[in-house]
Amino acid sequence: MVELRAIRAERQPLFVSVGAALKREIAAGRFAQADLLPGERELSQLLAVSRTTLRRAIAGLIEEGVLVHRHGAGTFVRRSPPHVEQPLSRLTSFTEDMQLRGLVASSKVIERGTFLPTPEESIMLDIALSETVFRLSRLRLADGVPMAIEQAAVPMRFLGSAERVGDSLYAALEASGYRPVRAVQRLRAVLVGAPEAALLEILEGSPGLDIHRVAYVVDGRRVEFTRSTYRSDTYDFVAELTLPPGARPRGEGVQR
Ligand code: 16G
Repeated sequence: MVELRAIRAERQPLFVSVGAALKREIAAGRFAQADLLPGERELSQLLAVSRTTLRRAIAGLIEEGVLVHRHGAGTFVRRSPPHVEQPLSRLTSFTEDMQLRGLVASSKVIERGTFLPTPEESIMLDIALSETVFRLSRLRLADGVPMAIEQAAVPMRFLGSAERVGDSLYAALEASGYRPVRAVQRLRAVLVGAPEAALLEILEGSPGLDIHRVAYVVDGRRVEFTRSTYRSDTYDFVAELTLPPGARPRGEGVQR
């Protein structure tokens, strides 16, 4: 692996050249199979540099977002995240959205259980502070890449039992006869804070989308209030806009 040896450019610290050499190798697909970087000892031997220099080079690439360190697992090449275009007019679940795109949806549960609602949940769901809600906070992933953090709250009366909720919240609501049929969603641009950024594997302060969804069942009752933080580099929310027929210019389509 002679080509991996960093050639020191003039007046450039060695760790910068090592970082650049590593980047070239990553771009050429060298570690693509497992996305995992070899161990420190092996890599410093391959590159013929000290471990200290290697560590500085790797730290620089983590900062740049080229590599990502997972505690206890090692240093990985950051896979380019799947890019999803999501129409704003369709009321679908995360699991369905990913399936439609041929991506595998998965989740890591952050919090799950039955609780009394927070004042915000009680207002958004239009329920009393004494009514139990099922709360589910998850990191949502597509093909193993973190896409969003979602915290959903659903009044327990729509679920019957918390055990009913498996991988998909909407599948559980469908099974209990309360699948949402309408939702109001508010999107806001935010800078992602440190705890969320760590979960989403992005840099602190990266742009993100803060989304609030209130969903309704057929009879108009509120069934779900979900707050989410979406990575803005993986999701495009697309809205179709139309001019009402009465407001269309006369003689539309007629060439003058
Ligand atoms: C979507 C919804 C979220 C809903 C979830 C259910 C947005 C912004 N949010 O992610 O409100 O709770 O789907 O997904 O679209 P699930 O059925 O896969 O659990």
